[in-house]
Amino acid sequence: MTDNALTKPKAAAKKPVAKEAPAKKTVAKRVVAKTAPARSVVVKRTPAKSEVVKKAATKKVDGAQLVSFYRDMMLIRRFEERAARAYTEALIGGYCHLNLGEEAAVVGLMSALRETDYLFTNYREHGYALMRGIDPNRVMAELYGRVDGVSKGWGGSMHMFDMTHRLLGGYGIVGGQLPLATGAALAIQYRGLDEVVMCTMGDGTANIGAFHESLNIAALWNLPVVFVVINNGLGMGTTVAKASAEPEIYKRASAYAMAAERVDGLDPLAVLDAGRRAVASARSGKPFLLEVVSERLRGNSVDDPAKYRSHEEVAALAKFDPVPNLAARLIKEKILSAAEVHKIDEEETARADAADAFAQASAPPDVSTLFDYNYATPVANYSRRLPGYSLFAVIARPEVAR
Ligand SMILES: Cc1ncc(C[n+]2csc(CCOP(=O)(O)OP(=O)(O)O)c2C)c(N)n1
Ligand SMILES: [Mg+2]
Repeated sequence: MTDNALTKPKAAAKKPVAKEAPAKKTVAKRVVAKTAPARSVVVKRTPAKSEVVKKAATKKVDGAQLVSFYRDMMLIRRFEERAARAYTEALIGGYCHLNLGEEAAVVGLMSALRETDYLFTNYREHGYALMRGIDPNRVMAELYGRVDGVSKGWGGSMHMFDMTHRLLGGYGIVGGQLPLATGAALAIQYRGLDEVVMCTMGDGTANIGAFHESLNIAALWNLPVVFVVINNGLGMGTTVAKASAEPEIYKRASAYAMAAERVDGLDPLAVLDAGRRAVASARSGKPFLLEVVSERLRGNSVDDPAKYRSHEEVAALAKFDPVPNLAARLIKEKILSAAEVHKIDEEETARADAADAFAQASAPPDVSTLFDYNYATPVANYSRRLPGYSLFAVIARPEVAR
């Protein structure tokens, strides 16, 4: 969907109104959850009435790019499986949301950014951190809450922050990243820089108030920001069809006169193409809403048995799994042999295993550093009390060590 198609309503042909005709009562009809079509992955992949899920252009396929995507997607896949295992073994605490099924979306989007661009994302962030170029060892160590982690062990799975790689956070609060990303885009504009902010979120996040506020102000002020909705069809346990009055989320951009597009998130090349268009638009001062139609192969987080999905539905997802699908494509198009595909799998499995070993060997952070990274600069009256400290004790506030 182009800028024009979304933002410029078709000129309605003026019909002469018969004055004598009695005014019809218009009763607003709501499609209620009961009658909403059950989510079907088949329908979602090939939307009946919509031609807007874009496939990659049929130009000559860039084999090297596809191989590189496969390697990256394999790293994310093996990393996430490792994380899931460590969580099940109670080695990782807290929450842990995986990118399983969204690998093609992650690699395509991250490849559309320059190193100098910024990323804000949500709690489902491991793949994004890896693709921003952060060492897998540091990402895994953060999941384990260890001192060598991206956030020095204090953030965990949902709260990675790395200024060097311009990852300005995973956020655990649904929609929490949107106003911050919008503010970062304002800072870039204010400073006259040629940088872009990408802000990714889930489909459920499009129903949060901050979504409206952020898109509105971004469009009003022409901020260099791309809002990306990864539409995996599910909020925590609710389908988009049941939760969203407009399930084709990219269409919401029209309320903000913003350019938008919907793309097949299982095709990394299509995502890259769309991501580039979106980023180029933002860089020229036109914010963009990109909806990436994807899949979530497992529960919302690793402790979610996903009982709201039938066995048949989960089994049907296998044919949409972007990782084996890309492997099959590489072999079919004779870009790689089966042995070469297998070798990449082995190499990336070894990297994930090495990251796991590294994380396990890393020490927990010292408790005295608990408050060191809360604020950029020391703040007056800011409590550094640890559990068990007296409320009335005078607490020395040592200079924040960095
Ligand atoms: C403000 C807020 N409400 C509720 C939650 C609990 N919660 C965690 S994940 C999630 C689902 C969000 O779905 P979506 O935006 O589609 O992202 P996805 O998890 O599918 O990637 C919810 C409701 C939260 N973290 N923050
Ligand atoms: Mg979702």
